Amino acid sequence: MHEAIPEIHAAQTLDDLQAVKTKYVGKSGSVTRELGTLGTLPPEERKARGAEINAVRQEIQAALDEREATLKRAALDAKLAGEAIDVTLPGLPLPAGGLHPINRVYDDLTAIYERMGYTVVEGPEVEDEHHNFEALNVPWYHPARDLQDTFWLEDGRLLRTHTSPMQVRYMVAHEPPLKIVARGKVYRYEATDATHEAMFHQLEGLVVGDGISMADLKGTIAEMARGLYGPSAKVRFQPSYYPFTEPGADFAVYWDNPRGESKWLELGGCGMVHPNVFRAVDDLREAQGKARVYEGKTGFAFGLGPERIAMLKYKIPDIRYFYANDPRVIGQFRGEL
Ligand code: FA5
Repeated sequence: MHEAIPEIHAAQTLDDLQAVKTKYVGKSGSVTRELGTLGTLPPEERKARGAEINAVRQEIQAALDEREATLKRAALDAKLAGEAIDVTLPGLPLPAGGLHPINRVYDDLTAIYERMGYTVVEGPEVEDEHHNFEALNVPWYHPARDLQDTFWLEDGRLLRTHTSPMQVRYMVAHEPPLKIVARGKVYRYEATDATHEAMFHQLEGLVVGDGISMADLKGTIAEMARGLYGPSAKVRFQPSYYPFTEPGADFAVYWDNPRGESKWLELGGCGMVHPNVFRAVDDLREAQGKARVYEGKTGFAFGLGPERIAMLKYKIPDIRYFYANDPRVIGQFRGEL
């Protein structure tokens, strides 16, 4: 066997094989060179030697052809195997989305209020000064404006600092009696920390009719607390001041759980609708050719931040995690609806 044969068998790639071919039977390969030396032999030896070398050449060429066919087949098999689709394999799971924790809390809250017969509404985040402040009894010189530092737009409008302008919008459009909750984003130009964001959410409630009292307000907040935290939930009211309520209060619910993390959770503000708000609503209605129907009515309103509820419920220590879109945080809520 010629020494080229084991080298041909050992070639693992077509490139290896080409190298062996060049080495022996290429233009300046060793076997080709030997053929070139035939002319130097005496004529009687040439024929026999020529036949010998040709036989070797043929042996090498046959081995090269065979090895090339084998390597080509192996390469094709590998390519096909790589591209094969096994339709019997189980499918790959698609990454599922999930509701943002704030939307879950919103859903819990609106379910509670819908059970009590409330209509759920939404309104614009870009507001005008009149709906956000003036009509809510907060004139430009009022110090309460400093409590809600405002993002102003160049056209004089603003990003609403609370959902209370929805009280005004809804009353201008609808006659009493009414029961609504308004939900959505609000914005304040303030430094952020673990419990304060520049963009957050509120849920606003408004009930207007005849003879609505503070007792109705307290009962409603208590019902919400029981809906959130079960039959033993407690609520606490403390006098507070909002220009659009009289009287006004802040409320807290007792967040009770078996792991012993119970505490009072300051949730929001509330109060009886200030008569000046009803007057401002009637003025807006009148300007639109509608009847003045709010003066003399009574009602209550409240506004709360769902972030506070979600932070406790889902053990999120910093409000800023909600909106940083860090997959390590929001990924925990994937696939759960
Ligand atoms: C108001 O915004 C009133 N409009 C609420 C109201 C409505 C009172 C109707 C009376 C009648 P306040 O600024 O306190 O009030 O905000 C209400 C709630 O929003 C707070 O209790 C808190 O839960 C939440 N909140 C306020 N500022 C922030 C903030 N920067 N980040 C996160 N949550 C906030």
